[in-house]
Order: sequence, then C-alpha cells, then structure tokens
Amino acid sequence: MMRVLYSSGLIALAALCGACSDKPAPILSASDAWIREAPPGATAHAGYVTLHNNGRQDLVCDRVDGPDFGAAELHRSVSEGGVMRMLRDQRIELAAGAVAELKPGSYHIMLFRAQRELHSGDHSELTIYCGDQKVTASFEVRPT
Ligand SMILES: [Cu+2]
Repeated sequence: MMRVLYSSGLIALAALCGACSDKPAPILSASDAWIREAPPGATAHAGYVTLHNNGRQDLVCDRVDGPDFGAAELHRSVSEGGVMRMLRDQRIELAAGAVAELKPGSYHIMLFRAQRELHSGDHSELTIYCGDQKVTASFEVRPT
C-alpha cells in the first residue's frame, strides 16, 4: 500500500515539473495581457495585464514601453461622485508574492501614438519594468 502511494506521488511531481523545464520560474511574470481595440483613427489605447510577483522582495512597477507605441503610462481610473477620472499614477506597488490585476475601471496601461493600426486579434509586445525586474508579454487586441 505504501509503495502505491509513493509511486503515485512521484507521478504527480513529474507532471508538475513537465511544464517548467529547467529554467527557474521568473520573479516577475504576466498573464491575461490584452489591449482594448480602439475606434478607427484613434491612436490612444488602453492595455490590461495581470502581474505576478513570484519573488521575495516587494517591487514597484513604474515604466512600460513597446515598439508599437510612441509612449506608455501607468494610469488608474477612479470614480469621483459618479464621474470616472484617470490619474497618471505611473506607479504600481507589487508586494512579494502579490498579484496586481490591471483591468477596466482600475489600473491600466495608457498607450499613446500607435505606430500601426491594431485590430482585434493582433498582438503587440509590451515590456513592464518593476525595479530591477521586467517582463515582456504579448498583448492580444480584443474588441470592446
Ligand atoms: Cu488612462
């Protein structure tokens, strides 16, 4: 009986590690990266992503760039008396082990001066810088 339990444990471990190759997990990682499709002719876009701090040190994200945009800023939407406003925070705190969800109505990446038209289904690479860490993600353009 012990032997059966032991070997099934080994199989579970092997399955877990099959996805992670021999590289150590990155300290900073990104998931669910997307850009909201903008009306034709618009050159400003909003980008969203979930950032994961897998490390043991707090990080502060304060810069974004990518080849498809002339400028990028970190913004936060807030509701004041029922009116939505955007603050140019340019700063997202990401504590050790924490996850920051950039999403509509909250933190977002404001993208200016698009260098090409981005349509639903296109992808655009953006790099987010958090202290001495950075992560590059492929952002998928999605319809509004
Ligand atoms: Cu904004």
